[in-house]
Amino acid sequence: MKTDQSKELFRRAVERIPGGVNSPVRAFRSVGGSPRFIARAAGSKLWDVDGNEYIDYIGSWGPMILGHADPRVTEAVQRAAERGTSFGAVTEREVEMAELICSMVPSVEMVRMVNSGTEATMSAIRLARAYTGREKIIKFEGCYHGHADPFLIKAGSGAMTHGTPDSPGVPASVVSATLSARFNDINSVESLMNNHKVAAVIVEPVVGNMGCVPPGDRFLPALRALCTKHQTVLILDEVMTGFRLAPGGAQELYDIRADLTTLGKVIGGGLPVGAYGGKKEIMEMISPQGPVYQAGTLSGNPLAIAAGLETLRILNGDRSIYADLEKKAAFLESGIRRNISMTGVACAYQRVGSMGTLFFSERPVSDYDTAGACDTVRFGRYFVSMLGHGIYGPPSQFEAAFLSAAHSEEDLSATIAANRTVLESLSVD
Ligand code: HOZ
Repeated sequence: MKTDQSKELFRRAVERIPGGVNSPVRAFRSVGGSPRFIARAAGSKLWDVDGNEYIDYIGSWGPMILGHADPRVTEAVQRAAERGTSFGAVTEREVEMAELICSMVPSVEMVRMVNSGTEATMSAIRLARAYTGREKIIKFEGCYHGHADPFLIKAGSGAMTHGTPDSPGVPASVVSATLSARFNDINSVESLMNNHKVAAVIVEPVVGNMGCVPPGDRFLPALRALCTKHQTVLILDEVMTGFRLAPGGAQELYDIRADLTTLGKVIGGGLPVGAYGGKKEIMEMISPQGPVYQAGTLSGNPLAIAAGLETLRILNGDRSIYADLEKKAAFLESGIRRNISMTGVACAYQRVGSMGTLFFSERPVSDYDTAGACDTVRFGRYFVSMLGHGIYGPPSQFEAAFLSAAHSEEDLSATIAANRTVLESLSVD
């Protein structure tokens, strides 16, 4: 596999961009090797600048649920671009987008569009604080809600990958306002709530940012009940799970209603978008209807909304996409599980719908501690070898992999075959 051009670009990149990347996990630091510079993508495939082809399981970390460069989405963006790329004024599509989101996610009665998941979560926290008149929030160890200050405390994703779960630069006053609970441990939440007045609990209903970690059976309903009891705002961060696990996201799958929901990625169809929405009486506090300030020139940007609206309309109009994704993901899972038992490598494969992770761990991963106990060195070897077989997965043990509607049976069979070869090689190490 040729990598000369990627290496040369990375050499130039590190001179002018911190770490050579605009988002840390892309640097491949925790897995070794140097990043592949992507030239183009279509369907389930990526091609790098050296001409190598990969089956992609990142899908831009979730949003490419229809596959890359879906012609219906790219045409919608092209048509929008011809009419102007940004107005800083209201458009009809934003109304259509808000109506569609509210119809697909029943707990969302009003929604505000922003530009990223980080903007959505930090704005939701401000709103919850204003609504309750309280300051403290609870987040879960290993969950990641973007890079705003209140969330960089035992954070998952790239922060966990690079050994900086508590980032320098976050003021002590902010740190003291964020309380950390253990995912899947309702007692840890209850004891915090009994001892503090808490404005909001924010959680990824299915964690994608310490690898794919599902909620235990009663965890989400118990969390809902505790928040109701303490009049605390429950924020479900569905930036990864929204419109992916079901048309109504994880809330639909687990039959739970959030007070506020944060969204991103999928609703931009791959363009930079986020949103937060929820109960009308809370959302009405946002400026200019209420006093809680939040704004943005590029919020509701015509290109991003065009891409997102087209994506959501396709997903809403053809719900067989979800059954098809489940079938493909189950096929991939059974192949990988077969390989694990044949090779005897200490791994645990975890999946919810079309997101999943192969953990290099002897026991299931259910929280930050069990995730942190994974053999990340072995994961790195696995990642690099899979890449050599043309399979592009997440370059971190603590990120989920994503399937799209564009993955074919051939893609999945090739992935299972590569997984078997690589696990066999690791079993003799
Ligand atoms: N940490 C991000 C996903 N959880 C990765 C963002 C990126 O590198 O694009």
